[in-house]
Amino acid sequence: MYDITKWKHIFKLDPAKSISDDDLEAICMSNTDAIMIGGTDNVTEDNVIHLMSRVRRYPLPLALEVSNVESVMPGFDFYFIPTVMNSNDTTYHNGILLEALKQFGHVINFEEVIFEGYLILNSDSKVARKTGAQTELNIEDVEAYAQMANELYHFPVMYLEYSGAYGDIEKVKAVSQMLTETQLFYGGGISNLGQAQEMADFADTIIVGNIIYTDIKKALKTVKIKESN
Ligand code: 1GP
Repeated sequence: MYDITKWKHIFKLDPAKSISDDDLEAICMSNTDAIMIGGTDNVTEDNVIHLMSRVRRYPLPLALEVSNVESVMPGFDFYFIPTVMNSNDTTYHNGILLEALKQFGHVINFEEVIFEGYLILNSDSKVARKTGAQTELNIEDVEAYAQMANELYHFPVMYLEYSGAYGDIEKVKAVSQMLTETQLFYGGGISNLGQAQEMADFADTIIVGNIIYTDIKKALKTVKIKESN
């Protein structure tokens, strides 16, 4: 079984976006630690199964980040379940999860399930709008959320989500200093190796998404953080 605590770098593929076979091969053979499939809009059973079967040709861990119940299916190594800590809408805390457990609770292998405490910090992102996240948080706020994740909820993972924008390194640093057990994921706006390295200095794991679709060469270079960490 794979050990997610050793993952330094993840490429996140959006099932609603298209990627050529060549680019997909380059991503999967890049020495990244894992592929995560996930997105905010238009994530369907069809596009998830299609992308899953294409990635499965390659020998690396594959995770689904669940955004709706309809697109969950067997065949992944891990299922990451986000709970949005700074949303005012309980749908995104445990509402979707409740529906999922009612339907699939009896067949879930919980060893494959990773509960992620999400903190969404980019007010302009689709995910912030969709989940009604309260993104105006200062250092004290993010530290308190980190303590909540680490000491109270005991989340295996806390995910600082800046989706589409490069984040505030001071907040990432502050959160990283509060987490002793919980693994810190950082995702958002990483578009070159320097940014990847800066975030990887504090986050345990960085997630690289959008740049895959806009500049594949720069995306591939971000994996080099693994050589220095
Ligand atoms: C999105 O955190 C990931 O969920 C990665 O963000 O697409 O901005 O790289 P980007």
